[in-house]
Amino acid sequence: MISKSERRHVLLAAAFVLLALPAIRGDEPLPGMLYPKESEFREVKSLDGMWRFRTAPVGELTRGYEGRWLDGKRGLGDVPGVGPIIDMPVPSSFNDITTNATLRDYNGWAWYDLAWFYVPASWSRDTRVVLRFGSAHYYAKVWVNGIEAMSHIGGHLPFEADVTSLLNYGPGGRNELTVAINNTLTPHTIPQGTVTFPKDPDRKKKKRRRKPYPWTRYPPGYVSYSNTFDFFNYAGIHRPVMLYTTPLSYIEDINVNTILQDGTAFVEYDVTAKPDSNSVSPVLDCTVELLYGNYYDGRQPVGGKGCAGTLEVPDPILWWPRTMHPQPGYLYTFEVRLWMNGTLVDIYRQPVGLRMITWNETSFLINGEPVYLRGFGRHEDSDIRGKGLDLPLVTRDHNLLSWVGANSYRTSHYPYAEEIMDFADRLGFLIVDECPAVNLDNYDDELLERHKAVMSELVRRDKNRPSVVMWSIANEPRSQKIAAGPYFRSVVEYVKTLDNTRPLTAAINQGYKVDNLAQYLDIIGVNRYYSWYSDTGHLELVQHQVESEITRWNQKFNKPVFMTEYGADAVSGLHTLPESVWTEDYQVALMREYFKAFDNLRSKGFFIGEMIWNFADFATGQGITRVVGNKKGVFTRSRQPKSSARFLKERYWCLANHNSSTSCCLY
Ligand code: BDP
Repeated sequence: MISKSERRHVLLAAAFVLLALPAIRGDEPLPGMLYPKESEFREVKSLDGMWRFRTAPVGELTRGYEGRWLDGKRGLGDVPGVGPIIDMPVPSSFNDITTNATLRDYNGWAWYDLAWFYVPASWSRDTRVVLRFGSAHYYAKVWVNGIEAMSHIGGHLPFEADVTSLLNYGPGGRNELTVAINNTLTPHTIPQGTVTFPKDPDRKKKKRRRKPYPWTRYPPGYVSYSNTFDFFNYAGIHRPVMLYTTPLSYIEDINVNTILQDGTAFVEYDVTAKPDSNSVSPVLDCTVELLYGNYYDGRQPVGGKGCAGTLEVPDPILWWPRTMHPQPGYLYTFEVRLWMNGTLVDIYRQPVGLRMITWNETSFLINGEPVYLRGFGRHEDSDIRGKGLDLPLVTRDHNLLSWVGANSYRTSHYPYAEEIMDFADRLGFLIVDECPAVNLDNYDDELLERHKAVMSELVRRDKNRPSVVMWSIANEPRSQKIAAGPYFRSVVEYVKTLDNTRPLTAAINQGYKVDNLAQYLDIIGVNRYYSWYSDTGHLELVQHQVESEITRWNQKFNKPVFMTEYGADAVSGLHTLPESVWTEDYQVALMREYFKAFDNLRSKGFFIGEMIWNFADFATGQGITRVVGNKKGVFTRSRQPKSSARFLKERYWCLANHNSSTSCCLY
C-alpha cells in the first residue's frame, strides 16, 4: 500500500495543475492574440533551438520547485542526484528524443531552460515585448529571469504574456527563460485522464502485525497514469516560442467576417486597439485596406476609415475550397493602420479569405455552393518529433493531401499548430476545427468551465481563418450519459455566443437512440467501425449497416450528417488473398464497401461527406490491440502510401470531378 504521505506528495504534484487555474474562466472575454508578425512597427525573434532539460525524479515530483530550478541564476540547478541535464530541441515532444523509456513514459514536471539569450539593442522598456508559446503540453509555468511571467492550462493552444519589465536590455543584458510543464491529466483536464494508486493485494497490514508483507504486484508509492484516448500523450514545448514587439499603443485584435450578396462581398471588420497607458487623453483611430494577395500589385485596394466598419468589395475574388475553383484558397491581406492623436503608431496585416458559409437541414454550402467533404481524420504525429511542429513534415502532408484529391480534414483530436492552419488557408482545405475534448466521460461544472475556456481560446485563435468551416466540440464523448445533455447544451450555447457564422459539430460514436448530444449540433458527425471493431471480418454487412444507420441519424434529427471516422488497421506490406484483417488488402476491401454505402447516401441529399480514419499511422500508448501504434493510416507514419492511398485517390478525384449522381465506388 502506498503510504499516506507518498499519496499526498503525488496528489499535490498533480494538483498543482488544478490549484493554479488561471483567472480566466470560460465566460470571460479573452484579450486578442494575433499571430506574431513583423511589420514596420513590430519585430519577431525566435527562441526555438536547443534548450536545457531535466525532469523531476519519479516519486519526487516537486523536486524542481524545492531545488529552486527556476531561480534565474543556476538554470535548472545542478542538484546532485537528480539525473543529468540534457539537450532538448524546441519545438518537439520530449518523449522520443532519447533512448530512455522512463522519459518516454514520463508523467510529472519537466523543466526547460534557455540561458542565456539577448534581445536586440533597439529594444527597451519603451518597447512592448511579448513572450509567446504556440503550445506546451499540458500545463505550463514560465519564469523570465527567475520571475514568474505566466502559466497556462491545456496543450494545443497559444499563450503569451507581456514580459517588458522582466527582461534585461542593452549591452551585457543577458536573460534566462525557464519553463516547467506537467503532462498529468485528471478528470478535470481536457482531455481527461486518471491518476491511480493500484492496491497491492499482499501489502495489507495484518491485525496485530506491525510490518506489512512485502509487495507482490506494486511497490510502495506506485502510481499509474492512464487515459482512454487512442493516441500517445506526447508532452513538451510543441510549437514555436517567440518574443515579439509591439508599439506601446497597439492593435490587439482583429475580427473579420464576409457576407456575400448579389455578387458583392461585404467585409465586416472590428479592430481592438490598446492605447499607451502613459499617454494623456489618447485618441485612437484606424484606417484599413483590403489588398489583393499580399502586396500592392497595382490594383486599387478597397479602403475604409474607423476601427470598425464594413468594406464593400465589388467583383470579389472569393476563397474557394480545392477543386471547386481553378484558384482555390485566394487570400487578400487586410491591412490595419493604427493612429494615435493623428500619428501612425502600428501596422498589422491579417490574411483574409472572402467566403460565406451557410447550412440548412440537408446541406453545407460555401459561397452558396453545396460541398461534399472528401477528407481525413489526422494527427499531429511523427517519428522522433512526436507532436512537435516540423515544417518539412507538414509540407509533405499537404502535398499528399493534394495528391490524393482530398478537400478537407478534421483536426482530430485537438487544435493543430497555427503554421499548419496557414497551409489550409492558402491551399483551400476545409477544416473541421476540433477542440481537445476527446472521450469525455464524467461531466461536472468544473469540466464545463474548462471546456468553455478551451473553446474560447480556440475561437479566438482561428476565428479569421477561411479554412475553418466548422467547430467540433468533442470526439466520442460518452454522450449516452444523461449528464451529457445539459453539459453539451451549455457548451453549444456558449460557442454560439463566440461565433455564429460557423456550424457546430462533433464526432459521435454512441447510437442515435441513446445519444444526448446530436440534438444541439448543426451538423452530425458519426464515427463507425463496422466490420472492424464490430462484426470483425464480415465485409458483407458493411454497406447495409452504414446506410441504415446514417439514414436514421438524419431521420431522427433532420440535420446533415457526415462520416467523421471509419477505417481498418493495415500493417504496411502485409497481404493475404482472400483478404483478412490487418492486411492492406482488407483495408481496401473494407473501404470499397463503405464507398458503396456513401454513394447511395450521397444520392439521398443529406450526406455531406466522408473522412477516413486516418491519414497516416500514428503513435498510441502501448496495448495489445495496437502494433507499435495505430495502423489505420492510408499512409505509413513515414508518409509513404499503402494500397489504400492509391485506391482512395481514385475515389476522391472521381468525387471531385463528378456530381452527386455519379457512382465513385470503384467496384
Ligand atoms: C475512434 C477514435 C480514434 C481512434 C479510432 C481507432 O475517435 O481516436 O484512433 O477510433 O480505434 O474511436 O482507430
